[in-house]
Amino acid sequence: MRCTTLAILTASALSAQQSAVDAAGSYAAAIRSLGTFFLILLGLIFLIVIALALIPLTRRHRGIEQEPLEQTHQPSHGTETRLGTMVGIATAVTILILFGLVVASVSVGKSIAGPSTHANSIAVEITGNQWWWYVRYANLDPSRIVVTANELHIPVGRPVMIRGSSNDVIHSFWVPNLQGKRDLIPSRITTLWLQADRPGRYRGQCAEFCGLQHAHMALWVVAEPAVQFESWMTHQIEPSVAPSSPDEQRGKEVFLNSGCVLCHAIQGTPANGQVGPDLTHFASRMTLAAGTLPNNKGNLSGWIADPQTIKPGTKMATVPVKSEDMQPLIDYLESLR
Ligand code: HEC
Ligand SMILES: [Cu+2]
Repeated sequence: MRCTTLAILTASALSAQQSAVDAAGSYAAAIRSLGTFFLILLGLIFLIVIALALIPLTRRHRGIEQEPLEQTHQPSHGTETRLGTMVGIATAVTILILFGLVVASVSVGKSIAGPSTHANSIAVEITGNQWWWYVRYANLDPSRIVVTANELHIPVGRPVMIRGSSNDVIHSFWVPNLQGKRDLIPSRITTLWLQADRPGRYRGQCAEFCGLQHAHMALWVVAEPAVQFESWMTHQIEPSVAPSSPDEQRGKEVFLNSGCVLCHAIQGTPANGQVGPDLTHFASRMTLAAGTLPNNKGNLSGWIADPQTIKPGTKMATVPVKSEDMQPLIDYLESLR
């Protein structure tokens, strides 16, 4: 019975999309091994200490009445030295174990600090915002820079350097399947290496309380084989697609003639706002508002009509859109593959 429960728990942990136990790369695997080592060793010590503490309970009770207090509280000289030696040994063992744990921890810390060579690696800038993630793929060639949000695509088997910062308060970038946490601090750059060794979708989450919508500040990491990654990249470099129907054309005009352009950019159009997520390839993303909702037409119209109800406190303002303009606007945004 216990075995089945354990098996079920293990299986669900192993198939999880946001789980430090389900390591999808060597960095996360190293952290998991360290955690397992700590858990087993400290668990054993806990059991030993509890067992030792229980031993006196098994001793036969001698009865206080028969023995004067002075006598019970004055152990003989022999017992005292024996106790002293035992405490000494226990202290030495404790120090040795602590030292061993420090060594294990530091060596894992070193092994997850990054690859020995930066060849073959890619660099991505991630900037925390209340409450979404700005993502920018650096490139020496400015025409190959990609800007997106809340979704990070990485090639399987290649090290990825994350250069993190923040626009407002301290956030923490954490994708448990791939690596430990790293704080994103305003006006500072912190680095972190990710590597996925198998394709998959891994959920990340802000891990430092950053205000009202901290819990709705998620991001997805999509690890894909080289060919797929390259074609994603090639597509993201492109400007937005042109409207393919009169309806979408109308939606584009609605967007460009409303307050949306103050905060959002769509490459290939005059919209160049920098306050909110870049929408150039918005429809290619899985989620809306940093993992808050699946990205589809229904959720999108709800979001535009009333962002403050879906994500109270969000920095997106409610921009009045005429009811007859809503459908074209949604159609246009959902055409931005
Ligand atoms: C005051 C600035 C501001 C205005 C004006 C604004 N937005 Fe936003 N928008 C944001 C911010 C900030 C976010 C990120 C919100 C979050 O996830 O907490 C956002 C998120 C979005 C998203 C989700 C993007 C994603 O990838 O998750 C869409 C779509 C969007 N806005 C469309 C619009 C449209 C359409 C308009 C005009 C009707 C508009 N926005 C007006 C600031 C603004
Ligand atoms: Cu946060």
